[in-house]
Amino acid sequence: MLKTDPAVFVRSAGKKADFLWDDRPLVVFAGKSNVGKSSVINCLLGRKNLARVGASPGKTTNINYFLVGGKVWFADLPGYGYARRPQAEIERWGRLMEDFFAEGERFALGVQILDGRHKPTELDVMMAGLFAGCGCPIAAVANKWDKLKKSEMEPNLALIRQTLSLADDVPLVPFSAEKGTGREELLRVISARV
Ligand SMILES: Nc1nc2c(ncn2[C@@H]2O[C@H](COP(=O)(O)OP(=O)(O)O)[C@@H](O)[C@H]2O)c(=O)[nH]1
Ligand SMILES: [Mg+2]
Repeated sequence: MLKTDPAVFVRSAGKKADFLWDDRPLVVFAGKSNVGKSSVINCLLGRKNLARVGASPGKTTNINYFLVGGKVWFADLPGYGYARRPQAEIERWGRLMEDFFAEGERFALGVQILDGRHKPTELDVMMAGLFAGCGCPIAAVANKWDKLKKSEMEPNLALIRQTLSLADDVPLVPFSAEKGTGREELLRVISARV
């Protein structure tokens, strides 16, 4: 199982020249603004606020790199889909993602974080397509699972799998960053790929 200690923030990359590539595997986390991406990363790493929770959306169009256990990189991609983001910022996001996913064959795993309560958005579908297009293994996370009624759980998992066209062998992990639900399962999925 992946050793999550120590976990350190190393770099915030706003352009291609700042990307970090070395021999260590890179796990890439994507998701819309406010889906709980930073919270999921903190939960996995057993840290309160290493990846900053609630950092104002629109001000963080950077890729944040964390070195985990000295052995694995986690990259926290800038969120998308925030309604009041200026056009220039959206364009910057697009260019950054284009440069980053051009290197997608180097990703050890893409982790697509979804809001477990809702049907994935068009941008979620686009993002999952970017991962699929670079041929890297993918895992999906249905976060905020603590907010679902029991009767919603199975149908929502099916809807997420169907909307994102996830193959049967792509793990879809119900997760609550708040309660720690799914932490072990997601760590196992990551550990199998790094
Ligand atoms: N109830 C609940 N709230 C969550 C969960 N994950 C994140 N949140 C909340 O959602 C908000 C956005 O979280 P953040 O990690 O900053 O999202 P990011 O923009 O995707 O990085 C914060 O108020 C979190 O406390 C979860 O699993 N359950
Ligand atoms: Mg965040």
